[in-house]
Amino acid sequence: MVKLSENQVTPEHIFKQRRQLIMGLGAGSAMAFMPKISLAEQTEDNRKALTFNAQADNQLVLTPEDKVIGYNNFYEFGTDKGAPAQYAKNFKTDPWKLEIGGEVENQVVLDLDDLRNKFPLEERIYRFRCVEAWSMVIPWIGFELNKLLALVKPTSKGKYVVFHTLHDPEQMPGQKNYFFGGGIDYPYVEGLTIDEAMNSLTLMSVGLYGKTLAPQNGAPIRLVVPWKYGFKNIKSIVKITLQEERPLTTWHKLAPHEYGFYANVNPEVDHPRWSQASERVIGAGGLLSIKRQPTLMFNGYAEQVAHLYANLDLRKNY
Ligand SMILES: Nc1nc2c(c(=O)[nH]1)N[C@H]1C(S)=C(S)[C@@H](COP(=O)(O)O)O[C@H]1N2
Ligand SMILES: [Mo]
Repeated sequence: MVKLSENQVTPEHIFKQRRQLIMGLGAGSAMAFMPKISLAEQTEDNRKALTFNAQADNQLVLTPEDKVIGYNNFYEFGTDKGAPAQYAKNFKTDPWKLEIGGEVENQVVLDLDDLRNKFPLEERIYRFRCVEAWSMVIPWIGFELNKLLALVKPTSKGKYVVFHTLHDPEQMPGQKNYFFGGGIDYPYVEGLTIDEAMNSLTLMSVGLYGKTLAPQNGAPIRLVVPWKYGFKNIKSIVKITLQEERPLTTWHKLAPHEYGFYANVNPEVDHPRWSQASERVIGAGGLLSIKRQPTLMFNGYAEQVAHLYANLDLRKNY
């Protein structure tokens, strides 16, 4: 095994070594079988170890965990990138209820145990691209949204899937103070077409880096749609509604000419105030290195999702 000096032993190194170890054990056995891994320790930040099916290594370089949990957008806890980690520290995420209703055959209310029991967890290493032109690579843990939809059975009128974040001004200072919360009309709402929601890339995430989500990342459950800009990835979800009409989503409502409903990552369609052709890679290199890379069409997931937009003018439907 490669020896690391003490100052090189970051959580990333440990995570990657463990991954390699586990993958190594799996070699020779059927590759279709992904080993279950369970990380025993519990960290001081109260994130709990999860049991999940690990994704085989891919070519993406993971963003350091401290950046993923320390550089956040979660306006309910302030608009600075460091504010959510600070102000969401004591955010209460257990007990939690997730309600799914509207145009479905089986309306359900699930708590965290129900979610754990019904949906086996898997790891997905995805590129993540914010509309503000920065990016990360994050090892999410969760389950496909289509599994949840299979449980509730959308009716033929269930054409859009709408997500709502918790509304709790006592816990969320950004919901109490208009300026602290960036002028958003809470609760935060996002939406997908039913076809986008059914796509196998679309994830309900409950963890990252082997552990439950930190509050600042949207604990206990949030959406991950890797081919769309970050703001579609709504956090701390309490309600999902299926409906016939397209919803008025938070950022689109705030500034419709800047943020569309689709918000697909597209290097050819600029934001009115900046280019979307490239992105700043968060956490890569040392303090002084600012690495940029070209942005990929649909954030690199065109093969899996371009067909969803075959009949749309992507300049108009941004
Ligand atoms: N409820 C809620 N969800 C949200 C946001 C928010 O302010 N409130 N910010 C969005 C934006 S703009 C981004 S880039 C991602 C950031 O996710 P991360 O902090 O886990 O990287 O969350 C999205 N989900
Ligand atoms: Mo974002």
